[in-house]
Amino acid sequence: MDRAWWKEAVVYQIYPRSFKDSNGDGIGDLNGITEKMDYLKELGIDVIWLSPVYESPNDDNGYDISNYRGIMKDFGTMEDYDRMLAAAHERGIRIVMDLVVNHTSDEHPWFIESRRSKDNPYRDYYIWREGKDGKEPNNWGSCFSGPAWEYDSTTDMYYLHLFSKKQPDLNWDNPKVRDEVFDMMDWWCRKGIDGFRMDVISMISKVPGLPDGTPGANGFGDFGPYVCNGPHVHEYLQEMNRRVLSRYDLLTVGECSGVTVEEAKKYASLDGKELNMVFQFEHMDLDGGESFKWNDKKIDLVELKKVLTKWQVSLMGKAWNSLYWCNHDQPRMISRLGDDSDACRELSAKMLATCLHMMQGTPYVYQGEELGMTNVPFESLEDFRDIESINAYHELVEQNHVLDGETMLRYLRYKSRDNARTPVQWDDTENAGFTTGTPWIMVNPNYKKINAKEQMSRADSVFHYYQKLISLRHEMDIIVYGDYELLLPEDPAVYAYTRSLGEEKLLILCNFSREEQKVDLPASCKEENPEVLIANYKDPSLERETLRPYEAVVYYYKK
Ligand code: TEU
Ligand code: CA
Repeated sequence: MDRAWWKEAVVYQIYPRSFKDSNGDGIGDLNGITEKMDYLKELGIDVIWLSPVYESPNDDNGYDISNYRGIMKDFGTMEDYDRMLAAAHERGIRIVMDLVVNHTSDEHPWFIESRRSKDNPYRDYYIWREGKDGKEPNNWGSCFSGPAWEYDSTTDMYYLHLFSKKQPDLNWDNPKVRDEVFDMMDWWCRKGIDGFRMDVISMISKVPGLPDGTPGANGFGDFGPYVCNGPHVHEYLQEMNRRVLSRYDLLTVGECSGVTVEEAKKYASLDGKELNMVFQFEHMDLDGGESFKWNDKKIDLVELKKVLTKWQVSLMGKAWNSLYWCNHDQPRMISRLGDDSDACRELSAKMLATCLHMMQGTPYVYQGEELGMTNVPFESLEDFRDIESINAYHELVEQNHVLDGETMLRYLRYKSRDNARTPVQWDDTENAGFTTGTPWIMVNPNYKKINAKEQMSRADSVFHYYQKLISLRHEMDIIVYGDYELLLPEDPAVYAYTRSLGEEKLLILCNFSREEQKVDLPASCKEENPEVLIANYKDPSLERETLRPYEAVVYYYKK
């Protein structure tokens, strides 16, 4: 059992634009985060992952960076940043920065130079290609609709952008790019930050020749096989590790689109050559469909168990997992995997939290998750702010006519990233106490019943349940380090598993359905005399034979 603080920690993700506005301009900011530091301390988290706060023209809400060493005006100043960092450190909370270096903004000085001429010293910082028969260099589609290439008339060539055309991809094969990125990372480390969450880091090394991909429903080729886990990605991350990461005490997590367990064992190997852990996407992709993520299909529990168990078991003793249901790119978990009706909202929120937080890996809580926040009843396209959602609507409904407007709106209400991006609901006053001005995106109208003030005042709230899950992890090694084993793999409604460490054992039972369920456990799980560690009903049964709707119970045994 190799101890490490980042294995024992719980991370809280802040999406600054929607967290807390301190000056009434309708946009969350750094001073707003500082104001709420005691709230986070009370919840008990160890680390904050801060979505990007750098200078940015905000084509993709800060994931398009124009200056890596400056703070976005909307969010405040570098002095505000330093105050926020100090306020966190005073409370023993560490700060992990979002590192977005697969691409920059097209307004970054490197790109402004790069597009000027073919012999500009910054030309090779990006990926430029000649057109092919008057068209794009290959058939790749971008993640945000349309082709992954933009024509630039100044030099009559195209540049690659896997995301929006305002997010040109950096050329990591150029050693000068790596030098610049590593210098910048070092600059933040010297400032005293505690780690990096690395945006789409699995995509920085592209297969030479950039071959065409298999066309999907939108007619564009899939770049995945030529971009994810590319030929030099591990070499570049090992270089980053040697030159920067290994010189500081950091938490590092790679957002690894397209990662397999075999690849994860390299990215997040316990030998410490690359990163501490990865974000994998397999469980989040289970409800994808023909038009990519756009549908309202429900995730099948048997499939979910299979995927999560594969990740739990394959990485055990070899690499480290991260655990998440939610982030700023995913809809709210209660509306997706649970039940957001008044009767079941809190039960299902606590059940999902139990299921995830008892697994092996570092758990991530996304802002508002600890309050039981839900998806948002967006009425029309005008209510959306997210570039991915808006572009997808135009492409699928207006351009390609593969979906009608009403259907697409239904899909957006179910899957759009904006579901996670509405303001944190602090109290029941106007705009949920997020701002005194006009919020940049609508507030979920359910804020009068779902808000932090109410949650903190009630002992059996979702907030207090998360607080307990977090403190249990801090107290018990078995939750961090115990081995995982799945029970009842074919049960369509119950997720049951055990954790074991030495003489100790945990049995975790979660009912993912609205109906009562019979649980047919193997004898080995029923003999001992268990103690209940945590449960989402007041009176959990010691019999372990039935589970009520969305019931979750964690039993503890010692031999
Ligand atoms: O997301 C990368 C990613 O894998 C996307 O495909 C993501 O799943 C997308 O939101 C599809 O729904 C990262 C960031 O987390 C995201 O917010 C950024 O928009 C993106 O990179 C570009 O920087
Ligand atoms: Ca503000």
